[in-house]
Formats: sequence, C-alpha cells, structure tokens
Amino acid sequence: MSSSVIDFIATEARFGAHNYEPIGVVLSRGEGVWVWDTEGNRYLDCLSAYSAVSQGHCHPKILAAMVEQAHRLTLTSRAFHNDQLALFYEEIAALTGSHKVLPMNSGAEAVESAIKSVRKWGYEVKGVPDGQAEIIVCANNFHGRTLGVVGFSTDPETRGHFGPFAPGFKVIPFGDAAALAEAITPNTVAFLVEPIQGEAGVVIPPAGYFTEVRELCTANNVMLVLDEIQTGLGRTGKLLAEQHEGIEADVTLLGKALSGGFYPVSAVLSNNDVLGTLRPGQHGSTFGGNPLACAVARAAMRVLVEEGMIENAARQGARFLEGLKDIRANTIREVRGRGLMLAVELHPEAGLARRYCEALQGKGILAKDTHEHTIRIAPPLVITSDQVDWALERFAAILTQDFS
Ligand code: IF1
Repeated sequence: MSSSVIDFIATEARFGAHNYEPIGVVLSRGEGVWVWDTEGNRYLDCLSAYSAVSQGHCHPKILAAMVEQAHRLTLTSRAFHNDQLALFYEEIAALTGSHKVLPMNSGAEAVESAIKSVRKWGYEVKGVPDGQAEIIVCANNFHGRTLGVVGFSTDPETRGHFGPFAPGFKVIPFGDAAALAEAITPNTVAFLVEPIQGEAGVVIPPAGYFTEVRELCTANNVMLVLDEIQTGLGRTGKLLAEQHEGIEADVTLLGKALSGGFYPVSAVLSNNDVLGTLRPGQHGSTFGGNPLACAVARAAMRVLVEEGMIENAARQGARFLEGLKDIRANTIREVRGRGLMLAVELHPEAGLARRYCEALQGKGILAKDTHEHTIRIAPPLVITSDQVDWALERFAAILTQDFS
C-alpha cells in the first residue's frame, strides 16, 4: 500500500468512530460499474453501495439533473411548496401504482415513518386500543440502525447495549406463514418484512409464502409493509420484488437507488388510508421532499426505466447466477439470488468470507461479506454480459482456492 493510502486510512482511524471495518481500498472515482482507487487501480463494484448505486456510478443524466437543480433551489423546508415535489409525487406514484407518498431521507427514516403511520392507522381507523398496537417482524431482519428499528433486530451486534427499546413488536421466523397466522392478534396493525432478506445473506422465502402472507394480512385487516429499500427499483429483475410473488403491499418502502447514489432520498408509499391519518404538524423532516432530492430522484427513476436497467438486471442476473452455480468448488455451500441480488455462501470450514473478498480485491473485484460466511454480489444494474463473464472468471479463480 502506498503512503497516501496508508495516510487516508490512518487519518480515518485517528478521527473517525470505528463503526466499520472497510476493505483496504481508498476509492477516488466511479463510472458505471467501475471504481478506481487513489493508485489508479480499477475495480468492478459488486456491492453498489448496498444497492444504492444501481444506476451505475455518477450517472451523467442524474448528475446533470442534480447540478441544474442545485443552481436553482436546493432546500425550502415543507413550510412552503416547491416546483419539484408535486412532479416527484406524480412520477413515483405512476411508476409504483401508489396513491399516497411520504418523502423522507434515509431508509431507516422511511421505516420509522411507516411504523408511526401504521400505528396511527391502527388506533384511528382499525380501532386498536391506544398504546396497544402490535407490529410483527421477522428474525434476522435488517431495517436500519435507528433506535426504534434496532429495538426489533435479532442480531446481537445490531442491538447490543443500545437498550432500553420500545415495546410493541413480535418476532417470527421468516418464510413461515403459519407462524404469522399464529402471531396475529386483534391488536396487530402491520407485518413489516423484506421480500428477500438482504443482510441475512440474500435469503429468499419459499414459493407461495407471500401469497399466504397477503391473504392472512387481508383477512385480518393487517397492513403488509414491504421494505423494498434494498430489493426495490430493479435490483431483483423487476421494479419491485413483490412482483415476483404476484402480490401488492399495503405500504412499500423505497430508498437507496431512489437517488442513484447521489443524495439520501427515501419514500413511504401507500395504497390506502394509512398515510391519510397523518395531519399537519404530526410528522415531518427538514430535508424530506426537498427540491434537490426530488429532482435527483425523478432523474434516477427516469434512467432506470428509459435505459432498460430493470430488464437488464433480470437478464444479467440470470447469467451471473448460472455462472456462479457452474463453479465447481468445495468452498461453496450454496449460491442464491434473484436478479442482480446474489450471494455465495461458503462452507464454514472454508474460512471467513472476508478473506475471499480481500482476495477478490486483488483480482479487481470489490465485494462485501455478510455474517462471516457469505459473499454478497450486487453490481450496478447497467452491467453488461461481457462484464458478468469477466467477473465470473475472477470469482471462479478465487472460490476454487482455499483461504481457511
Ligand atoms: C449499514 C446492512 C444492507 C436495508 C433495508 C432499510 C435500510 C437498509 C432492507 C436502512 C440499509 C444498509 C445500511 C448499511 C449497510 C447496508 C446493509 F448491511 F446494514 F444490512 F444493505 F444489507 N432496509 N442497509 O438494507 O437504510 O437508513 O441505511 O438508508 O448500516 O451498515 P439506511
């Protein structure tokens, strides 16, 4: 490592809270699927900032929209109207088939806002006694890092020593519709769940699970809240992961790629009176729905659709998944994925996935491990067949070695 790289990393260590352990690379430029470090080495980004850069790094049309808006008006607060929010509402509602939109900033903020909204709906519409609303979540969930959200995490690293936590949440196994039926009570207002569990290691539920979930929620007047912050906006090869299941959520959460990686933009979308329960002064955010965020998100949604990124994710994801499954390596326990949301789970005796990610870096691939033995693979949705094949060669070269 050159001295400048060491200096960057040492300075981060000196001043920064140590809440991440990054791979040893200092990035300075990104374009499409590629990123370059300060030494000029090029890498294929197989993380896409956890699916926030789905449109590819520094997409020129999103950049142009951001620069144009930034020259005109960036932030007004919601105390006044602006000329971007209505257009954002119209375009995201048309794209997703939603009736109501609540614009927020981070994914966790969208999750927290959804929790507030479904509880309020429970008390004011469903008739749940005040303060007794229950929300059902799944084991191994990941919905963000704010205190309310980590309160229902089952991961000791995510929730340890951050208590005490808010009550009102029940945890059931992911993929088990009978457990959901068992957990629902007259006070249940919502079931909050990821269509595919990302952080858990790209865990795909059994076929038919969400059909049963949808029926149970409808039968019991329980709001189905799908957290599509990572799975949404083309990542799984369809606009929304729910479309693989042939169902519609009552509330859908979007974030990450909603801005193409240029700006924190998230949104709570609903098809019913859940968001209608919010009255002036009962919820808000300084930056939520600001004109710059709206202009960026409008461009991010536009290029996603106009440049065929969703269809490309389905095509290249199938190619990537088949190529990974063709790798004959004793280190591989399972290959999973839908669209370009993929994962390689290693046998525990193959050693930590982090070691394989470090070796991949030496081959020009940046990927991230999760939960010790799984390598996440999520390149930008603009990846080409040649780039998939280029990446597969390198995954095969590394996965057929043993870094235990
Ligand atoms: C970290 C994980 C991924 C998310 C889903 C809400 C949020 C996220 C399904 C919150 C955010 C990020 C957070 C980031 C790493 C990354 C992550 F490893 F943490 F779990 F992607 F899997 N719902 N996920 O995936 O959105 O508030 O971050 O905008 O915290 O280290 P956010």
